[in-house]
Amino acid sequence: MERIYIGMGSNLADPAEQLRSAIQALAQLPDSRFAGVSAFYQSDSLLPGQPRYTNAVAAIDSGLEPLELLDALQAIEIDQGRERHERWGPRTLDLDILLFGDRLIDTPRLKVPHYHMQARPFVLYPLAELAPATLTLADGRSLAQLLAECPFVGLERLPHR
Ligand code: A4P
Ligand code: MG
Repeated sequence: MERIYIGMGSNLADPAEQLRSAIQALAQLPDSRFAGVSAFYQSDSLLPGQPRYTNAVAAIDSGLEPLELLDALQAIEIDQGRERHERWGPRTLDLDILLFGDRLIDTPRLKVPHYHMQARPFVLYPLAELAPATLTLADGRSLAQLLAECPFVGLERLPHR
């Protein structure tokens, strides 16, 4: 079993509901144990002209191989995206593999650690609720260092999940 952190994001009209469904689905992954979820955080989209995002990070312990997990996460995205597609338009659930044990993966389909996670407050602050501050990324920087370089700006921690 390896500890895996998954970044979740949605900017549907009811993104919190979308994240709750994703959590239910993650809890049912084969050969895996759900290990926790952060609070939900809201922030403006990085892309202009889009609704605000709700983001969170979940932790699982899993015996799945990285591409097996990616397949499963994409199936969850498609499930929820299709369900919502008729009502809200384009797919708006993002499930990103942030960290997979201490593996460094660089293939066309999968890059871990997830690109840009080092500088995104809506990834780092929820991750810090679940992971130890001493957690070190492949480039040698600790989560504590990354947080120190990434101000808590534009991020709203919601009181309820
Ligand atoms: N892929 C490669 N590495 C990974 C990985 N570690 N985890 C590949 C998951 N997938 C990975 O992803 C495209 C392809 O990336 C996948 O087919 C997979 O093989 P996608 O989810 O279909 O596309 P995407 O999410 O639109 O692209 P991307 O690059 O993940 O988008 P971003 O950079 O995450 O931007 N603002 C706020 N506040 N919060 C957000 O969450 N998200 C975005 C999306 C923009 N602005 C945002 C947020
Ligand atoms: Mg993505």
